[in-house]
Amino acid sequence: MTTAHVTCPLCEATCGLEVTLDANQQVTRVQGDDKDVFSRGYICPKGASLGALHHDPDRLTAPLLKRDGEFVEVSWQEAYDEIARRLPPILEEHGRDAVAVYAGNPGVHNIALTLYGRVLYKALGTKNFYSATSVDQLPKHYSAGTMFGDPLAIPVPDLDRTRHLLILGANPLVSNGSLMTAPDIRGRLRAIRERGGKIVVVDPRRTRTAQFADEHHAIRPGTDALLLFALVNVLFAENLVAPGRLEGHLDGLEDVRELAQPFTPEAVAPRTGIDADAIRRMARELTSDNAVVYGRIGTTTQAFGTVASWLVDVLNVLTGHLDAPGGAMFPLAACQPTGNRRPFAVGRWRSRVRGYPEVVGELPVATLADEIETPGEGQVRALITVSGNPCLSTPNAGRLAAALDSLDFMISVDVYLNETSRHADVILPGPSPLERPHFDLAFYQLSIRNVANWTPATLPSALPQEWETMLRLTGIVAGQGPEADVAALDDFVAGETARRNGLDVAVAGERTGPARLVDLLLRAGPYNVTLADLEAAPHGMDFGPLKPRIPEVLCTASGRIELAPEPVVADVPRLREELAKNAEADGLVLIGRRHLSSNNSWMHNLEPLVRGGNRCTVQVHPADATRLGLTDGSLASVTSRAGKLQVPVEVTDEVRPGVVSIPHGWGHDVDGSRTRVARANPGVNSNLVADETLLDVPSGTSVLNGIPVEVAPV
Ligand SMILES: Nc1nc2c(c(=O)[nH]1)N[C@H]1C(S)=C(S)[C@@H](COP(=O)(O)OP(=O)(O)OC[C@H]3O[C@@H](n4cnc5c(=O)[nH]c(N)nc54)[C@H](O)[C@@H]3O)O[C@H]1N2
Ligand SMILES: Nc1nc2c(c(=O)[nH]1)N[C@H]1C(S)=C(S)[C@@H](COP(=O)(O)OP(=O)(O)OC[C@H]3O[C@@H](n4cnc5c(=O)[nH]c(N)nc54)[C@H](O)[C@@H]3O)O[C@H]1N2
Ligand code: SF4
Ligand SMILES: [Mo]
Repeated sequence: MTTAHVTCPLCEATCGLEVTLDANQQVTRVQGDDKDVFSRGYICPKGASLGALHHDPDRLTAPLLKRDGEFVEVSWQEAYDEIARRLPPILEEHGRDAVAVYAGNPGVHNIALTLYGRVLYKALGTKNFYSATSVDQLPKHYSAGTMFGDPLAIPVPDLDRTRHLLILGANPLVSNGSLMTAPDIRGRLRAIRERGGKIVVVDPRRTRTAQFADEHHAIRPGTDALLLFALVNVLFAENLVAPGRLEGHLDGLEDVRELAQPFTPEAVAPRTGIDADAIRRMARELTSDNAVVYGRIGTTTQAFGTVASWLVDVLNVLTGHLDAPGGAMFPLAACQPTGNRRPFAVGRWRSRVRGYPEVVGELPVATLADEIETPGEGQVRALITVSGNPCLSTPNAGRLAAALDSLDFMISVDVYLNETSRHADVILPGPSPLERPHFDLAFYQLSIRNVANWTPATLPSALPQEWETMLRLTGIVAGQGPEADVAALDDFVAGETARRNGLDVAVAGERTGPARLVDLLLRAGPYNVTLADLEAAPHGMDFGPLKPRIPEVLCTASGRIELAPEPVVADVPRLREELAKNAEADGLVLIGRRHLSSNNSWMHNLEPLVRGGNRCTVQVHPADATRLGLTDGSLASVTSRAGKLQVPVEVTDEVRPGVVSIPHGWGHDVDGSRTRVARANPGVNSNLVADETLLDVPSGTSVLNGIPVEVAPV
């Protein structure tokens, strides 16, 4: 029997887990690591299923190649020979943009894919780069980029010191927190209450977090920007604006005052469904000590995602709570990129068919199908998906799935043969989380305490590490063929990393791969630690609570906080049009939801996570159910401009009237996938009805909450 201490790579909470293995290297137990400096023993059902994931017989153990429509297991040599035969001619004949990339969410939880994926994408040199970010948090990068000059400078609630927390569009008791790395959210929220503080939730659904909170406002989907503007309006009207020490670091305060004028509490009340007195009270409460506003998915994947994301931080500035203990603070990670940050840019190129601007190097995944289907120069003819399942996770998924079959060539770097990878010609699998080292490069930059924890691989892997796979593909797209010297490429990457950080690569000694890069980044980072230090601390290192970082964190041209950045302000007229609309004319809209035992689309193949019956229902308020003739347990059809689906009805007053909710990530009953448990509990794919033409305009992020639908009995 052995035990290993690992950081869970399954969500943003970065919990420390203790994994027990028997003599046959079978995982016999997974529990929270009580000694972890950050999570202190916390674990959720997903973390507990790490063993089930590791032992899942459906997880791929060899590359798959499609021959005459059927996948066969092949050697890595055969897989790369096929890629080298088919991919370079497409690049040569049709140019770099003919090959698109879609990078999915687990890649951000995987240092091999984070650090070496970017090497591949750079070598590929395509403008057609897509990722899960444009169905997720892109508006937050946009607002941070324009306000603070750095799209990665995202302030997070200083949860352990806050006394008043206003949450919009997040359900952290279920999601375990996002753009806010904080293991054991329930414990930390409870502590706010124990300090005499208050939690207010704005959400169209009475979620677990809303039930836990002191106050819940069931907002009409897509109207958060109106509510937030009204809060700003009240702060100015009642002379409550007090940015404190930020005063000397601000531009645009008067512009914000002016912009907020039309958005009085009375004006927004009918659209938001929240009455004017409640809005005034919410605004006044934000002026209390250690108050903070936090918005997540419900405020980003909606029609006014960028304006809402911006206003969240505007409120934190106006109340003096940005960059202050207990407010919204900028983490300083051990691997924080220092110096040489490039100023934020958007629109350096546009998507070919619909002309959407690039944002932080990517185009909206909502337009990927357009780019594949539309003939002409620059048409996408090949696709590489890297840890992504866009056939379940992106809007008008039915259209995208059909488009994938028209590609000349497709590669999926994925651990399952699933709804997306079944369209590929070659699937390249990677090791399980227990067979690779782990370090939360991305999430320590969003952490409510400055911590770091390195996890060595618990078990050896029979499969190549994914950084080697990324470099093999890099060799092929760079014209070096399938035999490229991976070690030499890795040396080059490490050399560049060292050079950019003013280091000699030799300091990292004999290390290779991600370990070497992390060692270099740690040495260049703010805490003067090395990977060896982290290796000697299996329960993590704690660098303390967040500290104020303004002005050092700012990277705007002015060196100040841009409170009214022009590209965001340009979208305010669209919001004024929204304000002018008649609330009475609004029809039913669809929103999503998450469950504790799901992880987007890909963990439904683990039996412990799908026990307990079908969770994939459409929730309908009793008043709407009566009006529409729907009964609990019956089947309903849900129709939008994009598509149609059938789903069991759950009548519940958890959702507000006028709103229906279906979780995403289901719909596993497709031909040709190899996920036996998921196929037996398939659910429906809610993204069949998500409309790919509805976007948050500045960022190009999909509207996944607030989709107009019709619901009828079947
Ligand atoms: N309607 C609606 N749609 C949504 C959302 C919503 O709220 N509503 N949420 C959106 C959000 S926030 C996100 S992040 C996206 C997620 O969208 P995606 O990233 O496209 O989807 P995932 O479900 O995370 O699937 C990840 C894929 O990675 C594979 N995978 C898992 N581990 C590994 C690994 O270690 N290596 C490799 N190579 N592959 C691996 C899985 O098998 C799966 O195929 O979905 C978005 N879609
Ligand atoms: N168990 C579990 N955990 C997860 C995931 C998972 O699939 N399962 N996915 C992970 C990922 S990739 C992400 S990005 C995070 C997301 O983390 P969260 O944002 O906390 O996730 P959600 O539970 O989707 O919460 C979004 C909330 O917004 C509400 N909402 C919908 N529309 C609106 C609106 O217009 N306005 C407002 N104010 N609210 C609205 C929804 O009802 C929902 O409660 O979770 C991560 N953690
Ligand atoms: S909360 Fe997230 S990090 Fe913690 S055990 Fe669950 S899935 Fe893993
Ligand atoms: Mo996400």
